[in-house]
Amino acid sequence: MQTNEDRIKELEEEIRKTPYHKGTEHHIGKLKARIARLKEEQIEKAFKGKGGGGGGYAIRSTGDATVVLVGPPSVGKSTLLNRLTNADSKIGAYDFTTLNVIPGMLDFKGAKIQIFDVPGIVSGAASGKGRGKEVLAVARNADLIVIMVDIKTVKLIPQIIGELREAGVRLNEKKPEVTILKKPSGGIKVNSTTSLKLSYDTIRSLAGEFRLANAEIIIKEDITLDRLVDAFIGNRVYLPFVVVVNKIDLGSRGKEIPEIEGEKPIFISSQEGKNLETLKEEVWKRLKLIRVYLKEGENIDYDSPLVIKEGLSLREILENISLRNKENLNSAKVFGPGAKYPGQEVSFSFVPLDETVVQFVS
Ligand SMILES: Nc1nc2c(ncn2[C@@H]2O[C@H](COP(=O)(O)OP(=O)(O)OP(=O)(O)O)[C@@H](O)[C@H]2O)c(=O)[nH]1
Ligand SMILES: [Mg+2]
Repeated sequence: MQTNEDRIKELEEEIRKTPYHKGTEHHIGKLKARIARLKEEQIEKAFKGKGGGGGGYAIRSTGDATVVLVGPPSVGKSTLLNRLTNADSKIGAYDFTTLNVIPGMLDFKGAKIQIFDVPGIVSGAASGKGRGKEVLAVARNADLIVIMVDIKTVKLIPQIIGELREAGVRLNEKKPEVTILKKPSGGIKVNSTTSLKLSYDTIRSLAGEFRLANAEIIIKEDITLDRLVDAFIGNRVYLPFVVVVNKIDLGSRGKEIPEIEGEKPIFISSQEGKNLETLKEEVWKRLKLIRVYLKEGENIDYDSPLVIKEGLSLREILENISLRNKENLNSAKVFGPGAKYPGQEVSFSFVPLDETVVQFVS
């Protein structure tokens, strides 16, 4: 019997042989949709739902954010975890020393950043090699992926990115600006706020492949076929990442590697503790966390800041914290970064910056 994998190979071959132009676009669209759906069936078997994560590993995320170290075996993931956190993950001079998910907590700028050390992955991980599926399921639940290699395995970076992609992880990519509203009747309607290079026929036949007969599809970007397929599939995760090259104490090989998808790799030595501060700063930057200090009376709590996602308004922040007499608060005074002058009065739509001091007033 033909397996999903054989079928995928056939369809991929057909795409390769078909020249891409206006006349073939909707045919290629269909083929891509079929591939995506077949892959999805495989992924679903491996990753039962996104929530809870783990896919076999019972892990729980705590803290302000979660980071996962993904890379080939023996590059020093466990050594790095032990350096950055209180964890004691087993280190070995042989492959697959780590067999489970080992959590550690990094205290940084008043935030608690959970780091997961996981088994190394090899090519074919997404389709089940080693502990690949389980590792990638953990990665899907992270806020940031650290792709970790050492100076001898730099050439494996594209493979790791490929495995993550197969597992539905999109790195440094924006979520497609597509909304799909299912309707009881009326066929497929496409509304776009910008001109589209894809034709209506292509979009409609793609919708058909995803068993959508009646829907309004609102598209707010000049979308590509691949991104539209992702939008229809709906369960992709869009994550930031950073590439780390370890063991620079062994030489400078690999230092010439260029940017990867616009990101400069960070060169470290976990063993000798080199460049770990730079790495922490990068992790912080890419998690897009900020610290907000609350002021009550004359007292500013610099020791335990609120650690929140950048871009939230005071209203959204208030919704998520417990504060005495919250209902009675109606404006705020701000000091420091983001304030035009110390004590500026602002409404709850104010968006604080890193280290803004906020005093809620009733
Ligand atoms: N020279 C050097 N060796 C390192 C460094 N970091 C780790 N190692 C060594 O590399 C080997 C593998 O380290 P681990 O931390 O176990 O690597 P891992 O990536 O967790 O490996 P798996 O769990 O098998 O996937 C050990 O012998 C470490 O002592 C480093 O910065 N420099
Ligand atoms: Mg390990």
